[in-house]
Amino acid sequence: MSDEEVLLELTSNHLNTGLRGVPVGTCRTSFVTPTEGVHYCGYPITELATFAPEDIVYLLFNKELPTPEQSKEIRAELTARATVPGDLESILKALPRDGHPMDWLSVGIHTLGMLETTNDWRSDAMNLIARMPRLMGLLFRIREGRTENIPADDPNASMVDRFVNTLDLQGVDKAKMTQIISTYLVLHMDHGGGNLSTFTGKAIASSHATVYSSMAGAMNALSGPLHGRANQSCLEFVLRIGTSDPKEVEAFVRAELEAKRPVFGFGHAVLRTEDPRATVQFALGQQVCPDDENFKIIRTLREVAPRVLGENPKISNPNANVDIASGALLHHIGLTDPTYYTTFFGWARVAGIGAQIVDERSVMRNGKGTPIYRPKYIAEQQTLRHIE
Ligand code: HAX
Repeated sequence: MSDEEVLLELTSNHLNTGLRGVPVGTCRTSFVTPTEGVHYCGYPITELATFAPEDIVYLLFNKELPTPEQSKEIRAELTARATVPGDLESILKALPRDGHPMDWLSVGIHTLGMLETTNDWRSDAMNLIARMPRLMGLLFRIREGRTENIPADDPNASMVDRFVNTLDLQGVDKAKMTQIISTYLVLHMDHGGGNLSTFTGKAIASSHATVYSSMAGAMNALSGPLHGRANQSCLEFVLRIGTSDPKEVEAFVRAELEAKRPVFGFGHAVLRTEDPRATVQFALGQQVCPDDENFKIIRTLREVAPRVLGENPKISNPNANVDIASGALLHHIGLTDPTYYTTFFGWARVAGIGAQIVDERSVMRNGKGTPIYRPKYIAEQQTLRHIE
């Protein structure tokens, strides 16, 4: 191996650190830089934020933006795959209502797999993407007990409109809901290869488990409070603040730090500026709901928190992250229960994780695919003594 090929000298300091920073593979769909955040197939996310989710699905699977013709083709493909081939509703109706929505999402994905699996990586990934809007709509309705008069799915509608139509919330601005959820999906579809849910999904798929089993496992990883569930915690945090007065917000932030609690929505493991996905959502909020109470709170937080966090030199990035604004926007359009928010993250990620699974299973190593994951664990000294 040449010097250039040595990516990292492994030492015992790398052990028991959750593979932090250890290179394990290459990613064809996205990468994250400290200043511009996530890029999908080379495009910085800010250039993609206004695209339709269907076009970004095309990008992640084909590594190029679609032409107008290809854009029509991906929509037609998703339409053709949209219909759920069996009785998903009965399964969801049997689930405990007080189970977490992420557990419902995982069971829902498993159920879709039991209703139909083709065992072709791409077909299964695309079928799942096409069926997610209906699953998401049913998940909300059935948990809320709104099981009567569920509108029929319209496979010709856009992915987001299919969710909005199935959900069929009364007294909400459906056009605004579509706009906010579309942007949310595009911003959350992918985030490099090593985040826990993506890594988990690819690891499970490396055993040749199905796309559905792999994705259900990925969703279980995403459900943790240190990963996707941070967006739920973020809005809960904003609701606790309850005021947009800068002085009171600053006092609240300082009290949280004093109590050794995180200031949610700020900080990042990789980024060293405000996450561009947060910047996009702030601009969207300014356009669609500048006077919303929660939006006003996060606008004040954005001014106050980086200054206060910046006083601690240990904090590498005191700026806003992606989770600061998404909850306030979802709340504004009538999705007021934060326990559901990670399901939107999961819905979006099905596209990126699906594309990465297809790449690892059918493209890497000249089409042979990545072998089954098998990192090495070293026996602890104590265990060795016992064997002796
Ligand atoms: N509030 C309080 N303390 C913070 C902080 C914040 N917003 N950001 C960093 N810190 C602390 C860390 O806990 C760490 O403390 P210790 O040395 O005592 O462990 C120290 O500052 C240095 O941290 P860091 O190197 O700057 O950042 P990390 O990579 O360790 O952590 C986190 C990144 C996102 C986990 C962190 O910034 C945090 O807890 N933020 C608040 C929670 C949050 O918003 N999570 C969503 C993240 C967005 C995301 O990636 N979603 O998927």
